[in-house]
Amino acid sequence: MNANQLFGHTRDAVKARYALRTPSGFVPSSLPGWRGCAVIIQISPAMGARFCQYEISMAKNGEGRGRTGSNEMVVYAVEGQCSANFGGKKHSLNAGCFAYLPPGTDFHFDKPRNARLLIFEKKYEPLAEVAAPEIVTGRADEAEGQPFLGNKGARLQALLPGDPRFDMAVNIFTYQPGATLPFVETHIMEHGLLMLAGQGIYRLDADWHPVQAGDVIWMAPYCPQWFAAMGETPASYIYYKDINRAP
Ligand code: UGY
Ligand code: MN
Repeated sequence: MNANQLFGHTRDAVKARYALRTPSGFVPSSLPGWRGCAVIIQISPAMGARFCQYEISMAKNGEGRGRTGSNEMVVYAVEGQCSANFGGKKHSLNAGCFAYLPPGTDFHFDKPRNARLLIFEKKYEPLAEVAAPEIVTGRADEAEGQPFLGNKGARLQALLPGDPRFDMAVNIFTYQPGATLPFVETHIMEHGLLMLAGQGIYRLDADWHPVQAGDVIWMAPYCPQWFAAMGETPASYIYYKDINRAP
């Protein structure tokens, strides 16, 4: 037992406008449809969010079967690999691969090899006269990185198309050591975030928190936010954002 545990310290903070959750506080639960899997519901409406972010660690014979229904999902393989069946096709999901599953999609994930999946899920909001989105699959390392607001040290990769069919974005932000979000953002869009690599300081509302790979952050709409990358290696995070719909 380390000193933090011995004296009841934690970096976890769950507040009305944001939450920081660290792996040391994660407690697995079970989720219907996912057999032989440890599920961490990292962010959910129980916290005040309007979407869910969860992580699934699949044991050797684990599998996940279901239908998105009126929801949509982005599944991102953080580690390992598994097979997947959706849209009437077989897919192989290796670390760094992702899939967007629109409403009404049957899915089956199985044959895992140390697979750890990150899932963002929310109710899809249709838009009159705009077609529903289709399945999108890809690899994060094939998504072109753009300097964020001209800042070469902060590179943004969008995994999904940004057209009005899509009401959510999932992006990967990579910061060179010392790079920052160029200003303190305050916006209507909500975020769910997983730190993939490195470390830094996240300003959330009026507080500053040290964060590192494995940490999870929820930012409510209008939560002031800012990040500075620290350490000797780049910091990166994958995050969800609601887009393209009227408030
Ligand atoms: O897309 C965004 O709003 C992004 N710049 N926010 C963030 O990284 N906290
Ligand atoms: Mn933001």
